[in-house]
Amino acid sequence: MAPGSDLGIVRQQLSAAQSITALTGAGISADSGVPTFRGTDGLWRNYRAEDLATPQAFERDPRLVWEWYNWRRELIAKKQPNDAHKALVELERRSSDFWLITQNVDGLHRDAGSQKLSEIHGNIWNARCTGCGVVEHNHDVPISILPSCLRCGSLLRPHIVWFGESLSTDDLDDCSRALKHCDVLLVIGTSGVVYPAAGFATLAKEAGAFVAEINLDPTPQSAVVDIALHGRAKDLVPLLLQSI
Ligand code: BV8
Ligand code: ZN
Repeated sequence: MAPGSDLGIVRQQLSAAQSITALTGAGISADSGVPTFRGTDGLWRNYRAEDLATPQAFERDPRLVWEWYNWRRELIAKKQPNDAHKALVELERRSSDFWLITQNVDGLHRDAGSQKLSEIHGNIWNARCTGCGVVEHNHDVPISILPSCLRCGSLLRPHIVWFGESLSTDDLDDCSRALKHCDVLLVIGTSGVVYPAAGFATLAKEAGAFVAEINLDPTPQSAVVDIALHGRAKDLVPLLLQSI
């Protein structure tokens, strides 16, 4: 790719960077066959994520919410990380200072080998007790509908950040640090509509980072980024590695 091309410019920025941060959304897992939230494949029984991923929905009908998560667990259990997930593992290995922030709860970054990461919306393979708060890793597929805590018998819920719930302060601190001191931020496969993640590109930009977006389409954050590369993450992210 010619150095003056957009891809060439992003590569140059990455090769000169001391510190690199990546922010990913459902689009990076789309190439593994995991449905995105707001794409045409984003519905389940005509419910939207915003209808089901809330404490109110769980309060009202925990069975329905667990059926939705069961459906996603069964689907995700059959999926593998793709070349974009693997390229970010390689980027972590080659960079002296790398951090990955993912909005995805599918666990595919961990499966690929990413270690320096914040799963800011949680992980679909963890469940939290609504009684004693203990968090357990649960890979049962399917999980028993209305699972109960091994310790106190109360109802378990997915250990996931729902709409209207705060992200953990630890994750927010890790993200703030990674966004404020990175030289390059890669924003990969996110529609940029869910906060606080939707504000992360602006945060990094205001702190002086070079921000590149990788997405099939323009998004609300495209106005903020320095360069927008349009294409599939599984094709574009590995191409960026050739500079490091
Ligand atoms: C918070 C877990 C504050 C669930 C998720 C009114 C009421 C209540 C809250 C709000 C409100 N208005 C605003 C808010 C805040 C709210 C919010 O932002 N709402 C939006 C909808 C307006 N945010 C929150 O509630 C957050 N918490 O603000 O707390 C607070 C403070 C004090 C006290 C109380 C509260 C919590 C947000 C977390 C919600 N949980 N997930 C689950 O997954 O089961 S969010 C959900 O959306 C997923 O995590 C997902 O990752 C995330 C973002 O979606 P994307 O990842 O971007 O996916 P999407 O499908 O949208 O886009 C895919 C993109 O990929 C597209 O651009 C597409 O073009 C691209 N793509 C597709 N294929 C490819 C590709 N790109 C490259 N290659 C490809 N092959
Ligand atoms: Zn318990």
